[in-house]
Amino acid sequence: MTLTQAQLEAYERDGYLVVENLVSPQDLRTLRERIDAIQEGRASAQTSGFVTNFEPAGGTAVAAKPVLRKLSELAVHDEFFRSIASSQGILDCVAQLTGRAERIHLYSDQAFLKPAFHGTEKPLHQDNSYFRVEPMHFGVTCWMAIDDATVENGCMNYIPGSHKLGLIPHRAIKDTPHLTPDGQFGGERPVPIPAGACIFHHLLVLHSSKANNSPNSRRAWALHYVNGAAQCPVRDYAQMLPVR
Ligand SMILES: O=C(O)CCC(=O)C(=O)O
Repeated sequence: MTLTQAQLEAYERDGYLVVENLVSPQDLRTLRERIDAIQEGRASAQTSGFVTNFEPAGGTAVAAKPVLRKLSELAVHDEFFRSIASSQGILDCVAQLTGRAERIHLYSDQAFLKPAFHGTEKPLHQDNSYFRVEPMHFGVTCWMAIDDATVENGCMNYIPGSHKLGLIPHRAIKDTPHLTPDGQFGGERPVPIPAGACIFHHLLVLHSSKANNSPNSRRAWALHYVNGAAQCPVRDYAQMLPVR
């Protein structure tokens, strides 16, 4: 697929771009079934090789047992997830947004599950405070909505144009795995999207998501890509999945 000039300009201006219908209804059904099976205990994340993270105890509601927050490394370990991460529509967007069509690698991937009543916030950050990709526009995140992402269930929020601020120093938030910049940054805008749509975002755009206190789950799969000309000092290319 080819992004229009207007879409490329919107990404350049805002640091993010919504592209709808990038996942087929059948693939969306399978994505949900596969993740449902893990969340409901009918399949084992560990046996599949996926990495798990749990919501902190005493989150937004009291849970009877640990609540899964995140699953990572889905595409490395599973052919179905790999086929979605390598799908032509997504890679065409990645190629156009990072400026190179060949040697695209999946840097890492993580499904943020934000469960109904239990999903906690993801504080404001720039992805490159974790990834350290250089030059920074040689990487892009594709944030794929598996459920409808709404203001109520914790959709993504972006500060349009904040990718032009450069890399802002981040500090670790005590007792959490999160990094966030000091200071006040106004202008955060919620970006609700339907299931099957993706938001492509620049590794420097400031973004966050709020807690999910609603009865609806908000699952999304974040796919972080780099083109093969990027320097990646904190992750070796051998650890990444070549996808094109
Ligand atoms: O899905 C979320 O709530 C946060 C995702 C995120 O921060 C990212 O994909 O970079």
